[in-house]
Amino acid sequence: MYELHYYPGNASFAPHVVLRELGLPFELVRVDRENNANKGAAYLQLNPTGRIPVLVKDGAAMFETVAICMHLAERAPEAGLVPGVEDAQRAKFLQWLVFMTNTVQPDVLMYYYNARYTTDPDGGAAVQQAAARRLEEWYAIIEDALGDGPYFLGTRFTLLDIYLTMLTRWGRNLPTPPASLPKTAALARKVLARPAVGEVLAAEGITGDFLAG
Ligand SMILES: N[C@@H](CCC(=O)N[C@@H](CS)C(=O)NCC(=O)O)C(=O)O
Repeated sequence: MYELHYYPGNASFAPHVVLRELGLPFELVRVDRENNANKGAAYLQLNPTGRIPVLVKDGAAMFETVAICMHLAERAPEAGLVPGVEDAQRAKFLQWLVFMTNTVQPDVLMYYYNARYTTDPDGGAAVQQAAARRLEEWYAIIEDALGDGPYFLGTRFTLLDIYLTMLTRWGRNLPTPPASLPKTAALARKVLARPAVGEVLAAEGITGDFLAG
């Protein structure tokens, strides 16, 4: 039995979707972020970075969202969430997954946690504006890379689609939100229509409203 330490709409969304898509047995543990539980001693034992999510199995804890997702997905290769080493789409998959977690996600963090990225007490707004500019560039690059769909790699649903949907939601407050980009929006709509993803939204108490308008 897996235990996923989550907070609604946080990076835990991706492994939560993976767990439900794969039908793996798990329980959700809501992190009390309102009271900074993720900075408390018990949580730091699981994840010294104090960030969400953490996956626990048989007393062993694992952090870093993409690592958790890959680890889970490779338990059930037949589901195809991660193209195998011999798969012709593996290189493309890895490139875009790492781009999303390594380039886009840090700028999302900079956008939301802007005050952490400057020693200037008045500098947060400028950090946020610069992050927003970069993010719009990154989302446009992803939009250009999407083909006819419905998914990132065509007709097959993979971890890329889960991750991009999460990033699309996170970009909802940008001047040009990624949901305003047609292919990105169509992909997210398709992902949100999946039964497992509907269960995730319901369990976390979040909605697909970021696609409205
Ligand atoms: N690189 C980490 C980043 C995770 C992360 O930043 N999670 C956010 C929520 S989406 C968090 O824990 N924020 C609380 C904090 O940084 O204090 C991952 O991908 O798991």
